[in-house]
Amino acid sequence: MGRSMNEKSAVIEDFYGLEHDYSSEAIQARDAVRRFVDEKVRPNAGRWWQEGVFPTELVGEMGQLGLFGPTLPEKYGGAGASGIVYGLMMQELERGDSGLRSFASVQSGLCMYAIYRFGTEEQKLRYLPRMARGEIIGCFGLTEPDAGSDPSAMRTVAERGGSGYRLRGAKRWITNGNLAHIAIVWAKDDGGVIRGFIVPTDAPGFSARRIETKASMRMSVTSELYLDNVEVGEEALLPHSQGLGSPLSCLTQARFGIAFGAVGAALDCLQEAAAYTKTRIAFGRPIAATQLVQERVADMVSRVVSMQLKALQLGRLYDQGALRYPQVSLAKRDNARSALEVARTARELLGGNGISTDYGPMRHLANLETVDTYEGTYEVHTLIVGREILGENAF
Ligand code: TGC
Ligand code: FAD
Repeated sequence: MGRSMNEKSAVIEDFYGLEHDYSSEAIQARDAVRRFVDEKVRPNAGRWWQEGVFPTELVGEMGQLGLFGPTLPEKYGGAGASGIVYGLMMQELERGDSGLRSFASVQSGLCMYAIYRFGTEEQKLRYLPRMARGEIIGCFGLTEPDAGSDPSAMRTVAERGGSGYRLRGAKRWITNGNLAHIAIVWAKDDGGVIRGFIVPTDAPGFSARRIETKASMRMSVTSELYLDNVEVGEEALLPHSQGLGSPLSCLTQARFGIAFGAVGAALDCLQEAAAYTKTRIAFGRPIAATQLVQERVADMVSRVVSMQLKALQLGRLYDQGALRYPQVSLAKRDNARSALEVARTARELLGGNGISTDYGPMRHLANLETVDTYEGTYEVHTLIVGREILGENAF
């Protein structure tokens, strides 16, 4: 039986017919972000990436689309959306570029969630609605030059002094660092307990230096932060934050979004490669008509379906309130790595054109090297899952 082009594209996109498992609200939100990405991002993505430009002019529209804090209650600027809605929005953003999804992950999953979960009512009302609209941009400073996988080794301190705290230390690899109005800074108090602080980036002693040498995630702004005796009042402390578990619970939110986002990057690569093989002629026929190409396309589809199923089940667990962080670790680990494999195969299928940013796969491939590393490396998530199954801490 013949199929229209649209139906064929739907088969690539959704080989296992998962569309029926999403609510109409989820499909609407997904399609709105998809249109935004198609119209505003896709035509410029290669150039922005090459030039190292983050499109700040799109932040307001991203806010209007509900991309910042979608799961938070309406009184804080959110939409009370489900985890699956949030996930599919991240999927569509990352279809455009991982750097764009990173911006949203940091704003929502890391910064807004930190204030929502560990802040006072006054802090929530002061910051969250404006962050949801994209008027206040946040960054999240956990990693340090000498403490990445093991954030408990951080050296940044928050000493009690005067009517508040004095913060001293450095953070490295901080997404949005040079764009942010506020930084959520994690530091050890006088008792050595990790606490979170909302630090205005114009506070005396605070500075950010953009890292210019990235060969990955080039559309995203990544910075080093310096805290040179930055004085903040008591109102900067997130009073309910207490210990390493606090920043780690924010990471769970963002890692959840990454598990979906990676599906988007992989889908973009798969679709572009599949279309290319049908028009690229070698040895007198489209390369799509060769067995070795079909094998590689089937492998890509297989990976994408596994990623989609993992993400969907993660979303269901989130919505049932039953999600445990090792489950998020497994999905972040596997989906980031699988997306890398799909992007690499797509790159190969495009031949020489595959290395150009006129096409998506090389840009996605380079970005996904970061996605595989940040928010916990592949190895860190392997060890989280190992510990969960075997009951032994092997870090
Ligand atoms: P451990 O003993 O395992 O944990 C300490 C306490 O925290 C709890 N916990 C979590 N809670 C919620 N979510 C999680 N994911 C959690 N992981 C642990 C845990 O239950 C415990 O609670 P309690 O009550 O018993 O005290 O601590 P550990 O020192 O052994 O460390 C564990 C380890 C290695 C897994 C953790 O340090 C880790 O996840 N390391 C990776 C660090 C990381 O992912 N950094 C990311 C920085 S942010 C970033 O990359 C942003 S990129 C954003 C973008 O651009 O998209
Ligand atoms: P390391 O911890 O030094 O790890 C080096 C290698 O050793 C890795 O392969 C790791 O898996 C391996 N390793 C470490 N310990 C073990 C072990 N016990 N067993 C086996 N292998 C091990 N951080 C933030 O706080 N906020 C941000 O916004 C942010 N954005 C980022 C954006 C970008 C573009 C990048 C690249 C990073 C960002 N990060 C951010 C930091 C990121 O989370 C860290 O890079 C990551 O957690 C790894 O830490 P590390 O780079 O110090 O590597």
